[in-house]
Amino acid sequence: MLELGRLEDLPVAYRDALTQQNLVPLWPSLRSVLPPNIPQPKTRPVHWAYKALRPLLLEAGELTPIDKAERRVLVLANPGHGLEKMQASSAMYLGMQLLMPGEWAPAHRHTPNALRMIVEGDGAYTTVNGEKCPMSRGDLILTPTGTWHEHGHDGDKPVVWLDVLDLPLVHYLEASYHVDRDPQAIQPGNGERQYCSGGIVPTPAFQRSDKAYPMMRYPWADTKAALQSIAADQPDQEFVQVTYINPETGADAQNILGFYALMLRPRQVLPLPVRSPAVVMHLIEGAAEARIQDETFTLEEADTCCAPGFSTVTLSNRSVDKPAFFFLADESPLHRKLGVYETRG
Ligand code: GTQ
Repeated sequence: MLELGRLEDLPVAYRDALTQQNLVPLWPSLRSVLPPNIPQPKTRPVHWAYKALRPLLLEAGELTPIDKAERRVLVLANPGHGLEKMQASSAMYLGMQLLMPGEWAPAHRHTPNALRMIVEGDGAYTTVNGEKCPMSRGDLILTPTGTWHEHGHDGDKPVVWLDVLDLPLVHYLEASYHVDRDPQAIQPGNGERQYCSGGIVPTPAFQRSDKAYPMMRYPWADTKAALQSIAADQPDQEFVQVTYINPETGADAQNILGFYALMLRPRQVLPLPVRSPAVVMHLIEGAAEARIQDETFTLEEADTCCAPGFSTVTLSNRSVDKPAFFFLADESPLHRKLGVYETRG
C-alpha cells in the first residue's frame, strides 16, 4: 500500500491558503475515510445491565416529573461515539423509558422511526394514529415516521420499555424534527386482530389496504408461540428466528432498521454470521451470554448489548433446560437499500 503524504509535509502558508478557500487536501485523510479491507467502526461492543440501570431510571422518576421531561428516558449511549452523541451505533438510538402510574407522555410525531420493546410492567399503552396499543413484557409497538403517538398508564406499578429509533441517521441527514399536538381520540380497530394469522390478510372490498404501516402492535405471546412452533417443527434447525414484517407486503416492518426475535434452545451456542450492519441484542427471557469480538457479556433478563458491524458475535444459552429469547434490532434494511450490505465468511 502506498505511503501517503501527511498534512505536516505541506508548507504552513499553503495549508493556510487552502483553509482560506474552504479547501482540504484529500491524501492525508484518505486512509481514515477509506480504511483498507474493513471499516473501522466507532461503535464498540457494549453491555447495559438492567439491574444497574433500573434503580437509576426509577430515581429519575423521583427527580424529574414527567412534565419536565416529556419523555423520561435514560439513553443507552455507546462510549465509542462519545456519550453526548446518544448513539448505540451509527444509525441506532436506544433509550429506556419510564412511565409512572397515572403519568402521560404527550402526543407528538417525528421524522425518525421509533419502536418500543416492553421491558417491565402492565397497564400502560401507546396510542399510535388513534390505535390504542397495550404494553406488556415483550410486546413490540411500532411508531413509524410521521405517526402520532403518546403514552399513558392506567396501571399501578412503574412501566419501562426500550425505545429503538433511527434518530442518529435521520439527525445526520439533517431531517430530524418533531411536531406536538393535542391528545388523540381513540379510534376503534386494531391491526394485530386484523392481521391475526400468518399467510392471510384481510381484503375488504377485494383489495389489500394501502396503509404503509398496517400493524402497529406485535404481541409477545404470538411471537413466542411462533418461535416455539418453528423449534418443534425443525428440531435440527440452527436459527430459530422470525422477522417483524409488514403483513401486507412482507417487507421489513420499518424502512431503516430491522427487527427480529430469536430463540436459543437449552445449551445452544450460536455464532451469528459476520455482517456489515451493527446489531442490538435484548434478552427478553432466559439466561444467556454474548461474545462480541474478544469481549464476553453475561446477560440476564432485560439486559441489552450491541455489536458493531463486521464483528464476530456468538450467543449462548446458559440454561440447560429452558430456551432463551432475544429481541434483535439491526441496520440491515438500510444497508440493503444502500447497496452496502455484506456478509463475511
Ligand atoms: O417516546 O416518543 O426515547 O420522541 C426518544 C424520543 C422516545 C417517544 C425516545 C421520543 C420518544
